[in-house]
Amino acid sequence: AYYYENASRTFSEYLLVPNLTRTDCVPSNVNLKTPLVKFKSGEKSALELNIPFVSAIMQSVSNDSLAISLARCGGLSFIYSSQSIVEQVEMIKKVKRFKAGFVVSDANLTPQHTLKDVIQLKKRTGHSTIAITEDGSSTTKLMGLVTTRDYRISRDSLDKKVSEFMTPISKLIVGQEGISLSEANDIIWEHKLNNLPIIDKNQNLLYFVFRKDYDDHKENPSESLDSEKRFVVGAGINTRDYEERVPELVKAGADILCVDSSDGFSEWQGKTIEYIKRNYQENVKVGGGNVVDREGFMYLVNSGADFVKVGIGGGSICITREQKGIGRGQATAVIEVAKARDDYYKETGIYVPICSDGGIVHDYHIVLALAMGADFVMMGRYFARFDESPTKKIKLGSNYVKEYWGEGSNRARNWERYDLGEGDKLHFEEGVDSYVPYAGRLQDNLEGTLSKIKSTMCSCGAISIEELQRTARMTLVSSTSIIEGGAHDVILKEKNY
Ligand code: MZP
Repeated sequence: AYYYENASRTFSEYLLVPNLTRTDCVPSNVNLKTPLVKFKSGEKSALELNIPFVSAIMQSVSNDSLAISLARCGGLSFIYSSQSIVEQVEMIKKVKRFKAGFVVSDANLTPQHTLKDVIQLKKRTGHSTIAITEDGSSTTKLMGLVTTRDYRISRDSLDKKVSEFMTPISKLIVGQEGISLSEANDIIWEHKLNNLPIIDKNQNLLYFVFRKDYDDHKENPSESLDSEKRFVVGAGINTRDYEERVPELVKAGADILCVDSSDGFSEWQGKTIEYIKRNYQENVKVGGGNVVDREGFMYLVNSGADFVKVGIGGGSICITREQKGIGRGQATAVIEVAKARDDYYKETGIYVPICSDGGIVHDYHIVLALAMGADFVMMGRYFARFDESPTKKIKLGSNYVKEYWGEGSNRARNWERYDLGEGDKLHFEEGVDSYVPYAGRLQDNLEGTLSKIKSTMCSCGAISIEELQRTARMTLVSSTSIIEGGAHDVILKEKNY
């Protein structure tokens, strides 16, 4: 057997050592744009993310509602593949129906809120009309209108500019207060009914959606948009039914695919990626993984992968290391694969982005992963905590939690992810079924995380991911200094002051 000389390490064993913070190193100058797919030296990646976040290919994480919210914030979701092709295609189509600024959230409304929430908000604020604008401010263009009983009164009170957006009325009776705003928009889109009001059983006008032509739309630089200014979305695939699944996903408009496997260093995965490149060349982008070393990275790159995902056994719900004794500390895996990626770039002039997948526990772990060479991170637990994830919110004791289960758990039964060519069922579990603390809206949480990332980068004297990768300095920490890193030797006061 071959023995690695050093122990493999994980994120919590490292700290960043500050570099000189220049006067231009201020959070508003930090640019988190990052490449998603391979590109040649001197060229630009055909797909880029505005923030280096993608959501995990998991039933309990990446459905259409999470994908819409994350794309709106500049990231990307990979819709999970452990569902039928028809169901997955439907989710992709739902995301692709959204054009930039189509459903907009203001006045604390998100696409997940229901018409009932709208009515309550109106009651609470006392406003008869709630305008929904592109970015939540009152100065940008009006995108939608939530109004009360009488359309004419509301209309009369609108200024001239706003009234230009309004077109003659016809009625769409929804009749259900429980319908969410995004579902309401779906219905409107489905029926090709633009600029129509939604009216309840009692003929009260509840919600009015405006869909502007995208040509008229002033681009919001933080949104993840591809062609036609629609939101970008990815899709997971497996190494079994790719000949049937891939064409349907491509037809539905998926912008990028990713082979979802717990162990990507396999000929099954090589064949899957080669099939896609043979049939679609550069028209379809596909990532591969997961790998944890140079050999695995090179195998997938030589098969044609557009990006490579790194990580085995570090996921919060993962018990692969306990069940199979397979894996590698996430930090060491990222560092080695990043080195292989840089060497490959020097030799060929082709840059293949890498994604650190799993094991992000603290926000600063994201900066560590980027500094170690990851171009973006994939997270499951992080996103599962939010309103937009597909799982139930439950009260456990005095706290709210959300359900979060692994793809290798009996609940998900995603045997294709663990398939070694002979199975058609999950023989043993590699994941658990769990709860995560409920954390509220994705956008609010993301803003907090991003401000921490930007602040850390400024301390490291870096205002871009590329600069961070080039200049970051890191140190291993002893277990005693890890204890020193938290509050210690003090009696903590209750936090509710
Ligand atoms: P985390 O963000 O929750 O720590 O990890 C999410 C990652 O764990 C996923 O992107 C995937 O690579 C991995 N995963 C998903 N299901 C399992 C499992 O059941 C798993 N073992 O390891």
